[in-house]
Amino acid sequence: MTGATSEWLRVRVLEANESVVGQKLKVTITLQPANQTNFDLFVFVNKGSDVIECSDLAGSSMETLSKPDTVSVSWGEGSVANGDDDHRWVSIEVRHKTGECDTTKKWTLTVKGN
Ligand SMILES: [Ca+2]
Ligand SMILES: [Ca+2]
Repeated sequence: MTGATSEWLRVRVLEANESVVGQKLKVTITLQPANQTNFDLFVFVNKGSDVIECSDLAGSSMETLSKPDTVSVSWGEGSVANGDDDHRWVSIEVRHKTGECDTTKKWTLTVKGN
């Protein structure tokens, strides 16, 4: 995804592993700002239940000007499967930090599962 202003985004992470051996779900979110811009990254996940979360912060990154911000969050079962779907909504806030909001200077957000 790309954008040029502060923005809220939402991603659905699905558990697709039915093995009896447990595996945590993990999502890594990277925000690459354009040159000479600074946005920060805030990630919200309700690890306990499958609801849309917007206040319980699971991770954040506030690097300085032009540096990429990265947040990794994991949840779900331990070494033994829990026999339940650990699908979750991940709410992502891209927050403008400093400088002007120049619509020609776009940030790029990448979301990667496990
Ligand atoms: Ca930043
Ligand atoms: Ca599970």
